[in-house]
Parts: sequence; C-alpha cells; structure tokens
Amino acid sequence: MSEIVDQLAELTGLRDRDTLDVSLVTSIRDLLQPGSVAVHRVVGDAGDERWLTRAHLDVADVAARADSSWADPRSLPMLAERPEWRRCLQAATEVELRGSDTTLLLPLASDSGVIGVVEIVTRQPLTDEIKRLLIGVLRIYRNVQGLLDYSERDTLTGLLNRKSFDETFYKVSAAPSPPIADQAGGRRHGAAGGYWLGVVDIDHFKLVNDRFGHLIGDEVLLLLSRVMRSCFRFYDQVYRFGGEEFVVLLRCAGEDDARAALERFREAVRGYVFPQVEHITVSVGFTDVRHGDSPNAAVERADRAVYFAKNHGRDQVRGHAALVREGLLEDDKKAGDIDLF
Ligand code: GH3
Ligand code: MG
Ligand code: MG
Repeated sequence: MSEIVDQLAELTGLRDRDTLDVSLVTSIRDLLQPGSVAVHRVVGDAGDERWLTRAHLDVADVAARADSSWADPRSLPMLAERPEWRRCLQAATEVELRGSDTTLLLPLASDSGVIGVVEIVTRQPLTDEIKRLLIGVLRIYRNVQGLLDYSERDTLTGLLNRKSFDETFYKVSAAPSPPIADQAGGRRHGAAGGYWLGVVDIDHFKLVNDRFGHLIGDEVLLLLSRVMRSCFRFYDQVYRFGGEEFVVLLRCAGEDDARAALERFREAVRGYVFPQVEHITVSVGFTDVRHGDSPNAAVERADRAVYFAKNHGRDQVRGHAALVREGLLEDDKKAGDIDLF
C-alpha cells in the first residue's frame, strides 16, 4: 500500500510532460513487476496516424527505452499495423490477449480524448482488483496531464503558451543536437541538424477585426492554429505568444529545410479559405537556435526578419542569417525591447 502511495506521489509531483510517460511505465513496473510495460502514443496527421513508443521497460531493463522523439513519422508503424492497439484506442476499452503470456491493453486518455495505449505483458492474467488499481493510476496520470495543459496551453487555440516556451527553449539551446531522421527514417549523413525558431505574424490583422469584429478575428486565430499544427511534424513545438503572434520551434537538418517547412506553412495559410474573412496571409521570420542562446535573443532575431518581411511586401518567409549574409540586416544590431508589430 505505501508503495502505491509513493508511486502516486512521484507521478503527481512531475512538472515536465516529457518525463510523464517514462514515469508512468516505471511506476507500473515497480508496482506489478510485469514482463514488460510500454506507452504507445498516436502521432502524425489525421488519416496518417502512427504509433510512437514513448516508453518501454522490459523486466531486465534499468531505464526505459523509447522511439526517437525525432523519428520521421513515415518510419513509425501505422495504426492498422497494430490492430489490437487500435481497437483499444478507438473503442476506448480494455483489451486482453491471452497466449503463453497475457497482454493487457488499456486506453491512455487525456482531457482531449484517448491519445494512446498502455501495454502490460504478464505471465498470469491480472486480477480485477489490480486492473482497477491500474485504471485509477491512469486517471491520476490524466489529471496530472490536464493540470500541465492548463498551465502551459493557450485557452483560445490550445497551443503551448509563452510560459512553456522559455523552458523548452533553454533545454534545446543547452543540449547537443540529436541526429535527425531522413525521409527513409535513417540518419542523414553530413547534417548535424539543429533547432530553428520561426515567428509568424498575421498580415493586416487589425483590418480583420475592424471589418468583421473580434469574435471572427478570434475564429481566424483558432483556425490558423490548426493549419499551423497540421503543417509541422509532431515533434515541432507550436506556440501562441499572445495576440496574433505565433512561434514554432522546428527540428530541421539545415537552413533550407527550415525555410521549406515555413514556406509550406505560408502557402497553406494563403490557400486556406476562412469563413467570412476568406483569405489572410502571414509574414514569417526565422533564425537558427544557437548553443547557449537565450529565448529573447533568438525571438528578437526572428522578429527582425519578420519586420523585414513586413516592409518588403508581407506574405513571405525571411531568414535572419540570409538577410545578414546579403547585407540587408546587421547581425547584432539591437532592435531593443519595443514591440515591433
Ligand atoms: P501587420 O501586417 O503590420 O502585422 O498589420 P497588423 O494589422 O496585423 O498589425 P499588428 O500585427 O500590429 O496587429 C495586431 C492586431 O491584432 C491588434 C489587434 O487588433 C489584433 N489582436 C491581437 N490579439 C488579438 C486577439 O486575441 N483576438 C483578436 N481578435 N485580435 C487580436
Ligand atoms: Mg500582424
Ligand atoms: Mg502583430
């Protein structure tokens, strides 16, 4: 009993969503000593969803293993390739598979629905009492995730908020870059990979509010956030910084890839038909994230590229480094703390 309380205290003490799944499998392993336990989450675009194993512990493992957070989605198994997992997910119900071992699949829910499955392999089938205990642990997990979402997400769009940006930014600017997957899911040779920061500002958004009112303006922000979410990979982080300024933290092999991803997004916005308003465009500035960078310094570089785009016709993507190379921007000229847009 005291062990259960300890595990729950551990789980509810977490403030970092990245470690939540590892902590969950570790708790279940310590409580039940199963043959293996894993958390598989659904990632990827609607219609092309994949399974990403976020944490997996075998009985002999010291630490949990996981798929690379930077896996190319196309290298991951499709939903249909794991029919039992899919059944558990879609029916939001427990699935038990009996063979020489027993596999129990439990739906992993968040406030926005079922987001994955927990897979527990044991020698003997688990008793109803143990299953009830597990379901209780998963409800606590869901509550913790809900609290994290509440403090880290923007209420209008559901995107991450500014508060969570600084924390993630410091993590990526301090860490050595992990290798990046190429289209076939293997490592891309010769490309160290890195992080890129894109700042997105809607063009003439004041006019949208003036013509259609704030409620319609808010709807545009919500729909734009969906376009943004669907344009980037599951591991790219998308933020709303308040107002009509959005930020994306991209993992890309190089400047050209970052530019191409942001161009794809700009084109997608251009082609999207918003109710009533119909068409909007965005100006985008981007920069590389440098080792030891601060969030403010990087955002300022990207902001200056946005400012340049605004002054040169809007509806375009501009890279800070290219502007500096071309002599159109000075590298360390300080724009100050004023809000440019
Ligand atoms: P520019 O092309 O130069 O960016 O022109 P702009 O009109 O978009 O100018 P700016 O970016 O300075 O405008 C920001 C406007 O966005 C001001 C405000 O009317 C609107 N806005 C900011 N936050 C919100 C919000 O939460 N909801 C709505 N509806 N409008 C917002
Ligand atoms: Mg604007
Ligand atoms: Mg603005």
